[in-house]
Amino acid sequence: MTASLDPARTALVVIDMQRDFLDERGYAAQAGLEVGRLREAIPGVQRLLACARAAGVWIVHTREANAPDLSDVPPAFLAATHRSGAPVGSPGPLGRFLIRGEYGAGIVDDVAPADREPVIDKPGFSAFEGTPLDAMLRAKGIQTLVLCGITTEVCVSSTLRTAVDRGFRCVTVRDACASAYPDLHDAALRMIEVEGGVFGEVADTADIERRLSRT
Ligand code: C5J
Repeated sequence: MTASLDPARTALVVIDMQRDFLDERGYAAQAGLEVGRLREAIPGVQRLLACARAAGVWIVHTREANAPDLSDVPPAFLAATHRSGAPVGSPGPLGRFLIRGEYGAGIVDDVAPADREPVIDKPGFSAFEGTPLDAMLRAKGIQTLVLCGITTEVCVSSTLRTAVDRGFRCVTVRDACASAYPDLHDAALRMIEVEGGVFGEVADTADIERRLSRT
């Protein structure tokens, strides 16, 4: 049986559930990603939000959102988005792709942050890079992160790896993450548990519900 989660020492980190990834008019669709596959994370994230809120777990949401002058976009990502046909900062029906303050950079209504749940704009892939996330977690005495959101192989994986390096225990939730590429979703999750679980644990939403309700 897996260990219970201490709500006072656990944070739910909801990564990049934004219109730019989850709406057919956003960045991901323009870049050729299958948005329907990314949307598969929504029901799991909704369940995690519900059980975390009920258990009093601290919740933080992230957005991949860059400065309007593009000064903080990682150059390799900027170049990649030009190759994929959806350059960061270029105009789309939801506003400029992946730019802070634009409608497309906002979180979809299905998993909207509640009042008092912080929302962190991150310029890169890891939610720790160029953000106050680490300081916020330490100020709250958080030791365990439950990670969900999109995409499994990019921002969830980058955030997870940084978190592990920084000493956090991590649980990544299989059915509350998604990728446009099912093989990469599976591979990213398999990598977590190599060598006895170097990047922590993989769990299902139902496991998290059970473990939080036991506390
Ligand atoms: C990407 C993300 N794939 N949130 N962002 O560019 O994974």
